[in-house]
Amino acid sequence: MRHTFFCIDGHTAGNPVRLVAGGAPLLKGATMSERRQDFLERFDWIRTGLCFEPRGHDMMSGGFLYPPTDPANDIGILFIETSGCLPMCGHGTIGIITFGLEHGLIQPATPGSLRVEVPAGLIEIAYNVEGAKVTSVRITNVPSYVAARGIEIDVEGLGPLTVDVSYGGNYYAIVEPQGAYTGLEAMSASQILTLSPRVREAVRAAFEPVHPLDPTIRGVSHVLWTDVPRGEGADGRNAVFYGDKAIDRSPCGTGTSSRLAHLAGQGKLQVGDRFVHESYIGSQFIGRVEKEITLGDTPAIVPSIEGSAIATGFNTIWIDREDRFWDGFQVT
Ligand code: PYC
Repeated sequence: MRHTFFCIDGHTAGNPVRLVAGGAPLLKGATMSERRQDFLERFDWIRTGLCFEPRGHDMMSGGFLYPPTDPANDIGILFIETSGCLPMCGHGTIGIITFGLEHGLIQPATPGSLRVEVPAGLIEIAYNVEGAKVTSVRITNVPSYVAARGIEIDVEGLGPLTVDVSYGGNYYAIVEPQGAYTGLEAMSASQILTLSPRVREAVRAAFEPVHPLDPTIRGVSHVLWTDVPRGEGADGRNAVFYGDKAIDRSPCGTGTSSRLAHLAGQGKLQVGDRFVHESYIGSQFIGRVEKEITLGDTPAIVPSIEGSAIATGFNTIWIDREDRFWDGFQVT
């Protein structure tokens, strides 16, 4: 039996985005968070088939558009990625909104802005258009906050580290330069890929964050190595590790949000401050602390992230049950 998925492929600041424009399964659920659980229970083979080899690769990520669960909103997004269905994905949102608008899949009630439901909550979008192209997308993201400070771990091959955990739509272990980690210049991509799973495992063993309003969002999924910038106009550089073997090629939207919350928590950013974040390959997002709020009882910020995406082509993908590798594979 052959399943067909019509995709628009592209990238946001270098990281892949696969917008699955045709072939989305019907999902149960009164919110995008509930729809995410339903997808994971019944349709995860679509994610692995489209993201894993041979149809995808270690960095592959993307998503589906759904009608909103609340008619006051414009659209819903369900994210797919090699590591699962993320509650929120910043580079994915920038790509999905760009490709969706450019190809008439999203019809905004108010041109220039959108209210978008994602599993992590409601995000607001402001975008610019020139001719047929969407030139920039700014996401006002979900509330972001520091979940834990000063977790001490010992990383085989590196040494002792003290890390914090911060949330920006996913939970990040934030590793700042310190004794055993002198900065990204001293680490090759293959060292980041070797050491990050060890950091993640050690942090997971020490602490499990749970979202104050949605207990289905829990656990550290990503590792964010911070550093000073290399490029002109940037305020900071980072390398985000996700899945089993991926370094984000974009500055990472939820990673940037978590870093903004972390810097605000250290008193280094105030409401209204901009923070230009540089990715491992030198691409940039503009971050901003929009406001301070509380999430449950926890002090939090609302961050925004701005960037742009480029569609690279249409891709009609078959998942054929007669293919031995119909639901994909990973080489670990
Ligand atoms: O941009 O939020 C993001 C993201 C998460 C994983 C890869 N990119």
